[in-house]
Amino acid sequence: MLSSLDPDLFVVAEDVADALSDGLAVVALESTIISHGLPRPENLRVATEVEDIVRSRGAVPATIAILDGRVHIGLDEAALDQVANRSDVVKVSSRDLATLLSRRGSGATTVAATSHLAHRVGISVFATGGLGGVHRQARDSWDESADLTALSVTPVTVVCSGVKSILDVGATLERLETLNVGVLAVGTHQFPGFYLTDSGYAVDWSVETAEEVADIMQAREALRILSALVVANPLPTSEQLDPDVHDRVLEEGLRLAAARNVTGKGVTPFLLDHFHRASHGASLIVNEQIIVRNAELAARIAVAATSAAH
Ligand code: PSU
Ligand code: MN
Repeated sequence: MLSSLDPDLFVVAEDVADALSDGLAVVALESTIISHGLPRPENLRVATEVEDIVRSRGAVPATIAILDGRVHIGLDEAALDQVANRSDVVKVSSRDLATLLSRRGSGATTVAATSHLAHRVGISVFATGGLGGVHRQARDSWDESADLTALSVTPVTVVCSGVKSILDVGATLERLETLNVGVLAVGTHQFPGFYLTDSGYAVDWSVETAEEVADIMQAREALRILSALVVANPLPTSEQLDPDVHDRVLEEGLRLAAARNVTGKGVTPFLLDHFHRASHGASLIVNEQIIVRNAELAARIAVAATSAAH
């Protein structure tokens, strides 16, 4: 897989390349969360913390981003710093990847773009915070994240805390069903609500352990399932955002986004930023916990999946 990569377009970090060729556990991590999902300077600190937790569980972290016209799979300290702090780093979805590379630009990859690139280099487990999905005004705006359609054609396992609670969760779950994306909830049948432990929606399948997920991954491979598997990992209620604060801040954020005509790929970063400001940093602490916990579980799944394959 790695030998087929054009070195003009791909830079694979040495530890990631070694782990992949030895069949060891690797966890892909997205970078939009760093550049557009979290404020500076916490973004760089969280990105580093997430990589550390993956390593501590025996897997190699591969944060994915585009820097100066090349896809980087695995970022060193200097590269992470660039993603976190350079102002010319754009939010890149799958459809933007090729254009950005040929323009020699720099970008942080969304769930859609990161899953595509992870699969391209042979990484099967990926951790993020919350997936994109169907926006609450989608009936009028048609705003539905490309994360959904990307996951319908990309066989990776994505560990997340459900979809962001700024979205229409019910509609997003319907779309995931239509798009053949598998959904497992961890330790519960309730689909998590990102900042909130429970979105209020139930799902069909629940798992308790990383080994169960690895088993399901193996069966999917045998079946040649081509869509993604979403592993929805809820925060414990003791760590969730206060639901009253959540509902108030969300309502205010949606109103502001409409008043300021925020559209397209600006909507999600705008609402997340509003949350971090209006909750006086409370949502930031929760967001950090979400990402760290998902990375930790993703690492355990990657380790279980590689030992199962041996
Ligand atoms: N999860 C987070 N913070 C984020 C995102 C996810 O905790 O910023 C990003 C992901 O990169 C996801 C993107 O793919 O938000 C969705 O953006 P949109 O709704 O524009 O598709
Ligand atoms: Mn959108």
